[in-house]
Amino acid sequence: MAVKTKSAFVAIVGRPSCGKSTFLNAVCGGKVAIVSSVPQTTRNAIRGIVTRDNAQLVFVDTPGIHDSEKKLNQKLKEIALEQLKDADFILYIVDAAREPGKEEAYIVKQLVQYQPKVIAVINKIDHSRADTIRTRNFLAEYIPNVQVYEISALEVKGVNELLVDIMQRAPECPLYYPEDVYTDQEPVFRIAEIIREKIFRNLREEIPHAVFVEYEQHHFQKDGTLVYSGNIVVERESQKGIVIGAAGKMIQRIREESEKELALIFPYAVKLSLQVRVEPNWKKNDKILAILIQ
Ligand SMILES: Nc1nc2c(ncn2[C@@H]2O[C@H](COP(=O)(O)OP(=O)(O)OP(=O)(O)O)[C@@H](O)[C@H]2O)c(=O)[nH]1
Ligand SMILES: [Mg+2]
Repeated sequence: MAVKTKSAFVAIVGRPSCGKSTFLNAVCGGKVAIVSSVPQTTRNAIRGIVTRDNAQLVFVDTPGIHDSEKKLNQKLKEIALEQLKDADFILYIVDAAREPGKEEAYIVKQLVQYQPKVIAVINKIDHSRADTIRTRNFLAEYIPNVQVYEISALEVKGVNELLVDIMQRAPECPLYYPEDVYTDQEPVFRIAEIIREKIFRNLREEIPHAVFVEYEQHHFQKDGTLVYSGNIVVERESQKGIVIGAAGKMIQRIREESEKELALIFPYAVKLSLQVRVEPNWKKNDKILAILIQ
């Protein structure tokens, strides 16, 4: 007799920097999505897959929802909201360390229509400024009767209970992915993301959102090393100098930190060849945004 399996799609949504990607990495037990303290780090719907005991959850991390007229923000918001309709569950992550305010109210209003499948997850309960009562009061006012969990994605506390609970509630259905797959991201996408994370982390003040990583080509050397060539694209000439740094030190650091982390992710070494290119106003360029944000 065929084994009965359960599977579900779980969208992870919330305001920028509430900890969605940290949560995804915590449930997957490894790095699937990049993380930084800069809001709107995530620019794509990123899948992380957890399979155990004949149950599979396909988590979909999304860009933080920020209501703004800017083209880039609009695109990011679209990507996030698109995931809601088809998801079996929606994990609405709320940052306990921040006053909910208008931005949070805007997001929760998008979710009310999906209420039966929304689960509220209060994150950052480890934070010195966490105020879970304030967050619970906010939820009670805007989305009454929603089920609420409290977790620390950073310290991986409360995460397993939530995972087990969703798995139990998942509908009976075949597995979407083979059991050993934990993400569906292409290697060249993951490489570009890791490079972008290192840029965000090293230059969080100087290059806020002006950067993307453009894939050029890759090949495998005889010894199995993957050689990746790409461009770090910025908006202005002055930013190019910042990314390169004095005597090329900054771009060298970005490359070395990325290569070190990529060595942990892939079963082969990755060598990066990075150039910096200026593309004025790329954030308003529909063609570039269409390639970048999907
Ligand atoms: N103290 C604490 N910090 C956390 C926790 N979860 C995430 N963070 C921090 O919050 C910041 C943002 O985390 P991300 O996981 O990138 O947040 P995100 O919601 O994916 O952000 P965007 O992709 O920009 O929307 C990082 O500095 C994380 O280390 C937590 O449980 N506790
Ligand atoms: Mg993120």
